[in-house]
Amino acid sequence: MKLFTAQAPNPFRVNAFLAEKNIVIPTTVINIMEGESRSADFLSKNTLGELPVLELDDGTYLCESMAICRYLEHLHPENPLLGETPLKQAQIEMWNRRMEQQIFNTVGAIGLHTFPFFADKIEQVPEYAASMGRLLNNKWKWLDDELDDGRTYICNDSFSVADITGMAALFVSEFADIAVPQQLKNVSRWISAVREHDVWG
Ligand SMILES: N[C@@H](CCC(=O)N[C@@H](CS)C(=O)NCC(=O)O)C(=O)O
Repeated sequence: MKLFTAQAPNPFRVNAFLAEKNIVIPTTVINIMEGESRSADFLSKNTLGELPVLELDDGTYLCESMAICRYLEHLHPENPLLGETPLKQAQIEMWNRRMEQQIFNTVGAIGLHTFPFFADKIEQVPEYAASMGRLLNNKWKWLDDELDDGRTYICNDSFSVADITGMAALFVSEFADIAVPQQLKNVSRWISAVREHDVWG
């Protein structure tokens, strides 16, 4: 088994998942900025030219960060990050999708529409990025209200993949210098809690 990864938010999700579970697998780092992810060799592993990709021993390539995490959780069920009971699994799935759709994708849209790297990949619309910036502040406020019950992590009181997806949003925010509103005390508490996890690479 080999993981193709990169210094980027979706690869970070799998890297953090592995680190939190203390799993070590051989890794190859692909340089996205230098176009390695768009080379013919890499496109033969993932036709979308995106990371992460997990290569299995039989030559199968598994793409999509959450699919890779789910597969790794089955192989290494200790310290479950996707939940053990049907209810816990469903709650973590619910919160992971919320963190992805409400926060991570909103920050990501700002990056997509502003980073020069994406200029030849999509039609960048600066006004859309500005509008996503305003929306993002509302999304963080929504999360702050949700966390007002005092819980430590996004889904109940145990660290899960939903926290990792939120951390990936922080990864983008830091990289792109997009501020997380400081006055949100519950979000700040959550950020302090996840910073304690030694998974930032
Ligand atoms: N839905 C995919 C998204 C993967 C993705 O967008 N990866 C980005 C890095 S965050 C990438 O590899 N981009 C390379 C490129 O655009 O050339 C997942 O969850 O893994």
